[in-house]
Amino acid sequence: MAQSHLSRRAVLGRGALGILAVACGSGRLSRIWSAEPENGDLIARQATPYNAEPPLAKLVENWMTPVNSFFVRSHGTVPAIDPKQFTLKVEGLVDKPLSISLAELIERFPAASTTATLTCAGNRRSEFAAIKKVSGVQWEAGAIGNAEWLGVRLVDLLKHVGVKAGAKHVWFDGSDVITEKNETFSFGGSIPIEKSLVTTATGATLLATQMNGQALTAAHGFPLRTVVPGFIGARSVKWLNKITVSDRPSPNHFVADVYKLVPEENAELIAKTSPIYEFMLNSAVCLPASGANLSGDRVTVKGFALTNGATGRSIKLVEVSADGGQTWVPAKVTSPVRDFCWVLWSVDVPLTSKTDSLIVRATDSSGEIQPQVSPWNYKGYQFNGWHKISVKRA
Ligand SMILES: Nc1nc2c(c(=O)[nH]1)N[C@H]1C(S)=C(S)[C@@H](COP(=O)(O)O)O[C@H]1N2
Ligand SMILES: [Mo]
Repeated sequence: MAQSHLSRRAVLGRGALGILAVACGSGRLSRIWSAEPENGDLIARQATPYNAEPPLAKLVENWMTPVNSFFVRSHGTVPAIDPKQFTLKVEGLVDKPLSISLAELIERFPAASTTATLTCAGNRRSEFAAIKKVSGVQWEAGAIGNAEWLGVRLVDLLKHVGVKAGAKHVWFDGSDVITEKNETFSFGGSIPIEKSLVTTATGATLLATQMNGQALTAAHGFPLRTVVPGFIGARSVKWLNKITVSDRPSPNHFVADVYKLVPEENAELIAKTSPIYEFMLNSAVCLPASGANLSGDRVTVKGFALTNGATGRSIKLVEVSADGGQTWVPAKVTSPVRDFCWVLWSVDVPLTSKTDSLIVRATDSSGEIQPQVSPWNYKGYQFNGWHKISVKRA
């Protein structure tokens, strides 16, 4: 079993616990990595499966988030895939179904890159506790990152296989094994077919092999994943092994049941609610850190903001308040501005003797402004109320 994609340090660092013997759905025993990235930058929110986010200060160091500081969100095992044995299948409403090796995929289709922000629909979930706590990984605001992805465009592959009339959705299946309530299944996602056909100057839905100039790490989906710019992270399926073109959304649990905005666990309601695709307008303060002791009469505040991911939307205004929301100071965008990408911002804010919090809110080019209080949903997705951190006056 090839594990050349894992560095020696990652292998040795995990010791004997690094490799878990797990019975796969097929009954075969395979070696599965409970992959921790090769760095100490992330804060684990769950050990198994491994889910982790960076301290927020890391996010504002670079517009492009280094792999070391990039959150990891996995629902199950991290499969160890031999890239030489790997094949991607393309099936469903296509003229020529295909099974293609990684090498052929890379050779046959032009290389394309896309800079896109990935964010988990559960980012900021822990903040729902102020309204009513929800279960799930208790993310702070770090389940987000921006990267340059390299691979081939999904649209090029679909053109090659020929899409039949009636095709409306594209399904993605991953190779990971997820066990919940004694049931074993794999992770899948799907997107409306128009999304796979959109190619703007700066973004297209990709089948990515690289992230920030290096092969995907095991934790981020080696050897192949989808990257769907502007859509919640769950649609960017890691360890991709099959694409199915269909007239309907994928029946996979993570499309049909999970990632929907519903007020309660009600099967009928869930069945009729459409899956979440796009992000939500959002922003967060990343510096200073929550609880910081601030001296002097001004502080530099930094953070990120992102639109709902629709093509052509941009962030028009980011404002910070040091007096509980009575007055707001506009921030300056300090990063490039591109479709499907966050912006980083910075602002020097005057403090009062009573300042005990810093609050941020963003407005987009359509005039939409972040709500003061995020709408509640029982799965805890898309928290996007004004981000508020507590600070102390030194
Ligand atoms: N196969 C597979 N793909 C997956 C997931 C998963 O658990 N399995 N998690 C999804 C979710 S919910 C998110 S937010 C992103 C996270 O990508 P990252 O771990 O590279 O940051 O991957 C998505 N793709
Ligand atoms: Mo996610």
